Amino acid sequence: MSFIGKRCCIKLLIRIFVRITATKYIFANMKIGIVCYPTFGGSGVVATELGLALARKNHQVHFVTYKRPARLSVFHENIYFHEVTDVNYPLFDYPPYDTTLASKLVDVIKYENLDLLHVHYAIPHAAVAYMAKKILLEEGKYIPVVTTLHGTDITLVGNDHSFAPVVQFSINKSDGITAVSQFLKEKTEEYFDLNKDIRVIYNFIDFSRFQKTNKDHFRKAIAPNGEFILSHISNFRKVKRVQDVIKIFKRVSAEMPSKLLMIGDGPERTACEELCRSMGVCQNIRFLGKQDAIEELLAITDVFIMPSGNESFGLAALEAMACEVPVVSSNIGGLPELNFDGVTGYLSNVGDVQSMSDHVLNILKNPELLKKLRKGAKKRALELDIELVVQQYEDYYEEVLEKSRHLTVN
Ligand code: GMT
Repeated sequence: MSFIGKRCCIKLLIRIFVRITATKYIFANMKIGIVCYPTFGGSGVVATELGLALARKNHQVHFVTYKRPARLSVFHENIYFHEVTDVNYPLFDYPPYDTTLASKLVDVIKYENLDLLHVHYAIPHAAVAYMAKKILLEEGKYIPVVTTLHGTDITLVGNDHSFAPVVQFSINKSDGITAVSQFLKEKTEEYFDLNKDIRVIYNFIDFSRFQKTNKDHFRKAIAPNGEFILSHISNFRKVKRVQDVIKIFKRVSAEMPSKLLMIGDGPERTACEELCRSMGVCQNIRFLGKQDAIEELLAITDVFIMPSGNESFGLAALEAMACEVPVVSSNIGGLPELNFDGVTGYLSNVGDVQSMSDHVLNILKNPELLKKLRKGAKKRALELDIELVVQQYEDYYEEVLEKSRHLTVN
């Protein structure tokens, strides 16, 4: 080969090397373990959607839970699911889930060679993660742990100190801590003596699923005479104050022809149905139970009602807003960080059924206002687009990995 030929060959090899290195850097993917409650609850939804989004971005994601997460219904080449199986032994009145989860985590982290573990909901996941981390350290592997606080894992502890020492210890031992609102960050700092900063990363929304679509045939089926449609979605726990929704609806429907969709199920549903019967408004209310395609129900909704007694963020309200539905909510917790008064909906004090009814009526009576709030709701939701927020998690993982490169557990 001539001298010029050799030089060209070397140049080409250098170019290929640079390209490969750059590609590796740009697509540097992580192997991430995710622990969550696999139910329909907000924390499980956030964890699952985050895992799916990370997998789409070429990271390898390993879910470790006692059941396949509700929203993990599709196959993806980068998603793995490791089930923590139940141990039934007559001695155990309470199955030792913490121990089986920790053992499973050690196994998965070691054999899949994970880079980072992200646990959602502090109780018991942050403590279990710490135990797994200590076991692995004995074997020479350091696994950084990120704990995301979702709400009741902290606010519950504020009321019930039986969890406090373990929660405080295990959050402090996490390599990174995130909270789903500024409110939750401040509450956590108020309740606990923390030695680390908490990063606020809001809940997010996937616009490929949640957006306003034309579902006129649904609307006609639910509201055949052109009535307005109000909706509420929750797990019908006490904290959601579902009876307030019925009380609000009674006032609203007395003035404006309307229908109410009660979506979800939980401990307060029976009491709620009894209230609707005793108030004589059942003929205009549909209790739909748990639903998968909630975006289709939100597509025909005019106003979403969330009167919660506590809400660290309010993911269901964000889902409504993405579908251009204004939200009338309480002003508790992180809700004012999501729902802007007079812009995306309205805020009232917890339990102020009169004020919430007035807000709904005001919206229904003013088509221009409804239009303006619909736009405002969508605009706010766009700020929490999954693409933007998942990037915040990725950046945070990078920071945590970078910092923990030189750390050991003490
Ligand atoms: O709202 C629930 O009852 C479910 C709960 C959960 O932990 O699964 O949701 C919490 O986490 C969501 C996701 O971060 C938040 O959007 C909810 O506001 C929060 N719920 C409460 O704070 C009551």
